[in-house]
Amino acid sequence: MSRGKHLGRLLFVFSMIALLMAGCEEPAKSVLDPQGSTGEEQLTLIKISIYIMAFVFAVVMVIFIYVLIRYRQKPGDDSIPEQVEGSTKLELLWTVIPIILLAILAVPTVATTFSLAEKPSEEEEALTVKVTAHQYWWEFEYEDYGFKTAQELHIPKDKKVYLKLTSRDVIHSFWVPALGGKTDLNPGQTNTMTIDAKKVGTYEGRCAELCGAGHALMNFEVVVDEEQKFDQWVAQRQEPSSQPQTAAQERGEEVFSQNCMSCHAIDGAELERKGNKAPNLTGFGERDKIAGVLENNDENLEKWLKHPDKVKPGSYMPSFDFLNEKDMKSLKAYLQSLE
Ligand code: HEC
Ligand SMILES: [Cu+2]
Repeated sequence: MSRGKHLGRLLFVFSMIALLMAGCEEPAKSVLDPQGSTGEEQLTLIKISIYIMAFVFAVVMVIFIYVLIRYRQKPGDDSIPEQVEGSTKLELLWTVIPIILLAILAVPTVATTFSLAEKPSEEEEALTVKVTAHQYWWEFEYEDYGFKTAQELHIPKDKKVYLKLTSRDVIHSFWVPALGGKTDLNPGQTNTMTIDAKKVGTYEGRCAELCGAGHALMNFEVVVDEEQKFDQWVAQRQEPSSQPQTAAQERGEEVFSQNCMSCHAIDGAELERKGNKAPNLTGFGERDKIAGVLENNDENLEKWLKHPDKVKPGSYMPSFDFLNEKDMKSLKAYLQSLE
């Protein structure tokens, strides 16, 4: 094959790699722009490994190109170069260098991994949240305050949040690109991780472990508020209002208790009895999203209730396409009135 063809192929491979890397831009953007100290520490680790890899790549490329040019076949020269085999010096060199590089990588990685899993000290007054992953939704239990919620993790700004991560079914993985991750949630086991956020805002979270058909849509939000606003949210969650105000909402409550109560709880007292089969719907009217993926509005709510599996493949919520128009309307009015 001619040298031109080789070069063409090489260029093709490089452009494909560039293309692939460009495709990673979306999630990478926020990993590379961390909004909390956990994210920052993890970015430092990413940088260490990128620098080491870049260094290795550069050294290998220089040697590679040097050898290509220096030992290429010259016109009219059919001789075979001297064949070398088993150079102790070289063998040692390319065994020891990677060991050193791996050690440089391993020490901070292991140290950071363990320190991020540690429980914050008493003085830091961390907020503890138990996170339980389910196919395909997230449950957040505020142990200090005695309530549970789903799909939205609310945390105060500048405060350590100690997460106790577990799963009800299969292995999931907790990942909020801007704040930190990825930590596995394993059934029958609790992993821990501490995160914090330095800026008010809403950050997207994902499940980062293929857990079934709905995996790609197992999204959640981390809502970071000023401490005072967070406290208000906590007070509202502790004293939720679920009393129907209108006739439609009243009918909606009836429809709900006939069709939905076997899985969903609406206020604290019923929680444990339900065995957490489905998201707690207390304060549902205030959520940004339905099931973590749809904008929370009337139209989408109906779409979800009629065919959850069309929104999220494999969802364990049954279809309620058999409710008549009036009941559906009342049910929506009731759900949206929950604060
Ligand atoms: C067999 C149990 C079951 C029944 C019955 C059930 N659901 Fe669900 N529901 C679920 C599960 C499981 C999810 C989580 C689905 C997911 O995100 O994968 C869910 C999710 C939801 C959500 C989205 C929750 C969120 O946090 O965004 C709403 C709203 C909802 N259900 C309303 C209802 C209503 C209203 C009824 C009655 C008409 C009902 N469900 C009946 C199991 C059930
Ligand atoms: Cu998952």
